[in-house]
Amino acid sequence: MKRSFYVTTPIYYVNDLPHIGHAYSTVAADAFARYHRLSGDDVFFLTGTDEHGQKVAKAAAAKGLDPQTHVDRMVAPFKELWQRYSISNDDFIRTTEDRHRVVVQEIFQRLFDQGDIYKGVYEGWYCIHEETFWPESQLKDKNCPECGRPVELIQEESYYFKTSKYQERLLKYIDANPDFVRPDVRRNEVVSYLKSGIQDVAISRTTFAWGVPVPFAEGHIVYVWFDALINYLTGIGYLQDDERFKKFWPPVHIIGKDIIKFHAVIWPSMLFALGLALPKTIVATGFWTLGDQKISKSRGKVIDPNQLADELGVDAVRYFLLREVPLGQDGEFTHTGLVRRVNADLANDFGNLLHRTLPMIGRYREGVVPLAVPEPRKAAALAESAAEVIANFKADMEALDARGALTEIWRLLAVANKFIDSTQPWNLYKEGRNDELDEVLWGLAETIRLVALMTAPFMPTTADKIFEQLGLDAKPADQPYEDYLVWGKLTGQLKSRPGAPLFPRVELEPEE
Ligand code: ME8
Repeated sequence: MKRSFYVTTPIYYVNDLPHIGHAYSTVAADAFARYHRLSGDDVFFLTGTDEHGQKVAKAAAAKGLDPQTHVDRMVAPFKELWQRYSISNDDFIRTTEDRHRVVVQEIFQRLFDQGDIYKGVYEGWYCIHEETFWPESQLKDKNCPECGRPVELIQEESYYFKTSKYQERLLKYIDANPDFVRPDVRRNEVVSYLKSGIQDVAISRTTFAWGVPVPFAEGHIVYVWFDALINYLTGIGYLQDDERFKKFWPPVHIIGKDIIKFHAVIWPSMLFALGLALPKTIVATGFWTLGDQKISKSRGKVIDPNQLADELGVDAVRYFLLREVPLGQDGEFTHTGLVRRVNADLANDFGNLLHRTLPMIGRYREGVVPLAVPEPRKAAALAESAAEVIANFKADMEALDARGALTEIWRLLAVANKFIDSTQPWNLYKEGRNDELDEVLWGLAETIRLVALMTAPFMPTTADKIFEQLGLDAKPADQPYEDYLVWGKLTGQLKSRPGAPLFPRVELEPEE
């Protein structure tokens, strides 16, 4: 039976342009989506934009635009960036779309009808930047405890969702499903938050109008987070396409650690109330920081993913983001760190294997990759390493450990580069040891093919180019792992087509 894999990114606020932090969660989700497609699974990959709320309304007002015009303009740079970054999302959801509004309203009505939503008055603090209500006791130096910005005092009639009703059930669920929230540090944070006793959350606003109207209460709009979380349901056809919904629910959520409570406390409570299965897992990534500060446009510290792609190429940036730090940890983003890693891993390790092997096939075999060797002797150790790496690579990707998977691939690259040094194909050629030379060259080409297949989820364009250079006419994306990620499949006599270096070395600026 085919497995289903439904993966999501956060939907990003369109108050400003996308930055490298947004690219990070999107590239991570893309790599997992691509891996699962290659594994033969049915995949649905959703991303999109979060377009309501006070923060977006404020950004529109600052430009003198009505909110709808603003969001219609701001969605373009996100879509363009994802296209440029080879993001293979199956759908793109905008919370201002009709298909979403009707689902939000129906859910609001249903939870009200069944007694999970009730009317009250909210008196307390609100951080517009985080779009979060804060009780006075949680403020830090009278500011938002999350971002440190000033908060505003609000008092307004509000509908509440009975999050507290689901507290015990959620604690039990997390206890029974240790992988529900990853990594451990985030699960512990959620558990202690739940144990401290959670309050019901206000889920409607009356003091501004940019949101989904509450269906039965004039003047109320749905709180932006209640609205936004529902995108994960709308995007997969909830209440609109039963077949698709049944096939793909529940999802795997990739989010940043900043929004863990919304995803691991409020969202599961909403799903309990709706009688739906909870997400398979919620992976909270760490932050990229610049001089210890979170990268974010509103702090004036930004890294433009388009500029990085201009300089280094999309695949190099994708690789760096997923290789540099384990998914749950923070990482300091430096240009030097990025360039060093690209030079060491891509130009040296990866580039060397490719740009030593193909010219040797050119020189010694007129560019024709030798035929497969039925029982490799010289390449036996290489075959063994490859089999081991393939198994570990798959296990890591199944566990959503992108860095682990990449580290495995690089282990194989190291073995293959050493194999060239130890077998010295140039001497085999000189001494006329043709069978051995064929075996060595074939073994190297086979390793390159396997590496291309395994790197395809991370560096799709590069993987295509490697197949092209090896003389393979197929695309890696069309070669399912079950049939092709196996040592010995490179059988035909291929005419290789060496091309330009895939990863030119990047010079560091003198002051770096
Ligand atoms: O929170 N490092 O949207 P948002 C790593 N609309 N990742 C980062 C990052 C950084 N410095 N900065 C941002 C929202 N991110 C809501 C989400 S979901 C139903 C609604 C990534 O535009 C990270 O994944 O503020 C974070 O969770 C997300 O962008 C927040 O994007």
